[in-house]
Amino acid sequence: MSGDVACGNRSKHISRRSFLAGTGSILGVAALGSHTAAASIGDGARVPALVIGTGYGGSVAALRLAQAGVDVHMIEMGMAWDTPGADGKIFANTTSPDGRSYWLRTKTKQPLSNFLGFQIDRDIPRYTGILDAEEFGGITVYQGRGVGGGSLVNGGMAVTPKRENFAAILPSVDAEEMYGTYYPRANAGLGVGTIDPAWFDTTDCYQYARVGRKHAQRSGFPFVFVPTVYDWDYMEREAAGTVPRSALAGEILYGNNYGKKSLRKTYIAQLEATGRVTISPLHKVTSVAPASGGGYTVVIDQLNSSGDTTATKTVTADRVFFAAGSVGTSKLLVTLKATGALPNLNNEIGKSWGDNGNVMCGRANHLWDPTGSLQSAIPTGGIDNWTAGGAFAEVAPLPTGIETWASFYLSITKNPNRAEFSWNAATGKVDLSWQTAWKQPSINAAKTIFDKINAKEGTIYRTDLFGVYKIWGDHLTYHPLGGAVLNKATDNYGRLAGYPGLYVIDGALVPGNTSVNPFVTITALAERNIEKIIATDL
Ligand code: FAE
Repeated sequence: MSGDVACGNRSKHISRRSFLAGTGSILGVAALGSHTAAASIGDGARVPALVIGTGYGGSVAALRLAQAGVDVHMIEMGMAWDTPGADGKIFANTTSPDGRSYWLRTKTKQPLSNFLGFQIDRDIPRYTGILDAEEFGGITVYQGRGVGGGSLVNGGMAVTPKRENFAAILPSVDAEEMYGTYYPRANAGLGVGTIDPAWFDTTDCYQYARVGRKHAQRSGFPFVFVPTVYDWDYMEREAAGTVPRSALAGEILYGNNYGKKSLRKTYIAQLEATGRVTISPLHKVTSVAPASGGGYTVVIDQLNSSGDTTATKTVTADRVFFAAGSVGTSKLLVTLKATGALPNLNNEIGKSWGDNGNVMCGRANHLWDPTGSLQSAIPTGGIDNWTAGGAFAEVAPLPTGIETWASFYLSITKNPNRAEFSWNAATGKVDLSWQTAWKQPSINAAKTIFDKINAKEGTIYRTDLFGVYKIWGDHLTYHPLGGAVLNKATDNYGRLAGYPGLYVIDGALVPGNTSVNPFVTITALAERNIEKIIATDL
């Protein structure tokens, strides 16, 4: 299979045929195309370094360890996403979701649930799809599933926070080092670039953002260009009609088939090239505990594309890096502490979780202010009112293919509320204490921008996007952060208290807010921490 993501030959492989035969979901596979990869860690294997998750933190850790000569095995619960489905595309389009679109759901759960009075969610086949809308009591947390983690589904906005805000984001980290070394390293590794302002000013596909800029500036707010990981040359060719469309075909939430530089094209391509990293997709870590002979015993469920466990494997790792994302890492650590596998983890585990202050809203524009039927799915501008009002608002697309006369925004706000993950022995699951009402500070912050713009423009909020007569999308986050915070649950480099050889290296380290979109900060922090760990622990 072309998509064999095994790059070393150190673990046992199984053939694709036998793997699929064991999935028990041949019908679903035939309909959707196969995205399973043949790489599969062997039961009883011993590995020097095991990385749980293949998002930003995990990819940085695996690449740098491999470059330092360490053999690494990455375990990823989602699929490989390297093989086209029956429609010839790896990823489904935003406007026509199918089984590929959601992680084990029978109905879509779109962030915008309604449009002009209609519910837009639809039935889909249950499948190990790419976007997980994970529901806790007071919030739905959206996350990417598959090799590449959140980079598969995110908007690609690659923002380095303003230096003046850094001390509030990661108080125990030297800003000098971050801005001098690790942010530049992360930006280079991720392939971050900025739109050509002249093209922005003329292309149809950013009319919506120009309307957003005009309204922001007329109300006295600074509009800033936001760097992204999209290939801007490719997007210009999409607009010119010389290459297949991707951002201009509305591809974003369920994967992007061409122009976005997901981790697959950057860090993961590099770590594959080392020949020292093996990735096992559709494998989910369920336990980590000290092994009697040293190192750690890791228990892993192999999944089929229906989400059933087809095999359970036990491997031993000298070192384990938790990179399962803020929610995934927190859930694992809270469970392992509570159930006695890692009882000496400290009491900071599960704490200081935040939603990066995410809140969404739409504004209804006048008929003379159309936002355009062609909208690039990659946002590239924002309204910065962080210092005065505690809000940074992305001017986001509504890539429906029709004129909507709507301006749509995802705001990142200074929300002080922090939630805690806890083990629920009755359900055998991990709960999160976030309450929907805790979004009120975010709404208030976003209103510092949009109440003013509405007053100036004589416009109103849209009330049809998140339900019936509901203005605020206050039910979700795209940016989960915290749960195993740096210098609290771990030391100042991500070493877990109480367990030498166990590390956290993802968004769980960041205490709840980054003032901007988070993945550049997660990547830069991982670069900083892994450099120290390689220098001192190996
Ligand atoms: P993440 O990328 O989530 O990777 C964790 C990986 O671990 C995933 O692949 C999981 O499937 C896997 N995993 C979890 N549990 C297990 C387990 N038990 N065993 C094996 N594997 C497991 O973590 N951020 C920006 O900066 N700019 C944006 O424009 C942006 N847009 C976004 C849009 C959407 C719709 C979403 C959902 C997120 C967006 N984000 C954005 C957030 C960003 O993607 C997120 O902060 C990072 O992906 C988090 O990186 P981590 O390495 O922490």
